[in-house]
Amino acid sequence: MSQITPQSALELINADSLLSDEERDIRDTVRAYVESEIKPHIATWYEDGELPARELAKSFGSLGLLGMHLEGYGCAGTNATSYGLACLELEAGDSGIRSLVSVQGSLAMFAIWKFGSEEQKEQWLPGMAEGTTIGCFGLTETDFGSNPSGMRTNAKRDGDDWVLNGTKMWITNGSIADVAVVWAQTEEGIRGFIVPTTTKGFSAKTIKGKLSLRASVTSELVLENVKLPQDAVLPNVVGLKGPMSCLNEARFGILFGSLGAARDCFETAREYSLSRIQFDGPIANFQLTQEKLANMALELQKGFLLALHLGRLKDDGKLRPEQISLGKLNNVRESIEIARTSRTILGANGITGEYPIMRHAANLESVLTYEGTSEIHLLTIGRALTGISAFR
Ligand code: TGC
Ligand code: FAD
Repeated sequence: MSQITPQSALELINADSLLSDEERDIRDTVRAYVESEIKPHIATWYEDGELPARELAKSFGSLGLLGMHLEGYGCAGTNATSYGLACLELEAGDSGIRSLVSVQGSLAMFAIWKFGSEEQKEQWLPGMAEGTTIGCFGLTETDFGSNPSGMRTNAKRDGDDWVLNGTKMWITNGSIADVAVVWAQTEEGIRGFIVPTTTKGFSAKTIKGKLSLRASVTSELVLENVKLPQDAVLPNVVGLKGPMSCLNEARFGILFGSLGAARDCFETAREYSLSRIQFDGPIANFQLTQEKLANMALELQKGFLLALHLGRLKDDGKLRPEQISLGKLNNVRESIEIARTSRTILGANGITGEYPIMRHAANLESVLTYEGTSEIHLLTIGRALTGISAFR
């Protein structure tokens, strides 16, 4: 029997054959960038809880990764599957790095691209695509996480202006952003506002002491009588479906992305198992180790096939929110399991920062919670199956 020596679980099913030349090229470019520019530094950034986000954003802009599946305004205009593959490679570096790109492209840029006026798009999107302008997306509040419909941040008309008051919590890129897309209650319902972060009354404070997603800036936004002109409002949407539509985009990136973190854990564990000697041989000799590797490879491949299927549906314009929930729920859940199992293969070494596994495992806890917790996605699937909403 011929010996197969796959370096990656995905090579077992020859996943490459399912991608177009362009998709493979994009994937390979991002993978090479992550290997040379992210992996050598990420452990230090993580330990320090600091990263050169502005420089990274510019590099991502040059690579065409910011708002990459959007058309026009300096965006690359790739298909959605390519965006997913890029997220996977970025998250093989670190979930925080993928977060930077997700929030910029899928949340802040997408909100403006989808619901903004022509003038708003012309003003903001080219700089955001270049990475010279950083955006954040303020939906969550301290008392309204899973239930954003209850948000207290409000916007009131004052003559021709708007006045915003409230606080937003857990906002990725908040204190490094040049522009914040802020969702607020108005007389007509929830609306989105484009808030330049230099506006009087706006402030952002970095949240310290995180033990997960340390290579990512997370902040509290405070809006105190922030006065904005009439044209700061996103004109083309009213209601929760505005922010939820943006979440569909970012959740799609995560359902690919999380598999990158899992793949990096798996590859680290596979390699380690071949070199670590116990009982006079490599621990890969043990059937129990092989069972772990085989099960992880299986879940990685199933997760990838699911992601790719959902990517193809999205590219055909047929992807539904409950399908995104299914993908995000499954792939993040399985990725956490893969990280935990990989950690066991490394024994004590698995808990150190010398290897990436514990960092990925800690990051994936945030990934399981943000962009809809696993419970919220279970309930979304439950609602699709029964027609009954069990959120309340
Ligand atoms: P519900 O009554 O279900 O819906 C209200 C309106 O919203 C519409 N809608 C959607 N539209 C598009 N896509 C979706 N996925 C949608 N889900 C709901 C819906 O059709 C309705 O529209 P209309 O016109 O009829 O009014 O709303 P609900 O209040 O019962 O809420 C339930 C639920 C589950 C939808 C929602 O609250 C939820 O998903 N909660 C989770 C919140 C969340 O995911 N927050 C994420 C914040 S951003 C973030 O985490 C960034 S992390 C970034 C990173 O670093 O990567
Ligand atoms: P809660 O909503 O309080 O949930 C607590 C628990 O209760 C969870 O297990 C939840 O599933 C469960 N629960 C809640 N409701 C139900 C229900 N109906 N049925 C069953 N169980 C339920 N938000 C932004 O707007 N922008 C960002 O950029 C952003 N970045 C983030 C970055 C990080 C690192 C983190 C950790 C969060 C970020 N978030 C951001 C916030 C994130 O979206 C919220 O944390 C998430 O939506 C959950 O809200 P919560 O933390 O308030 O938990």
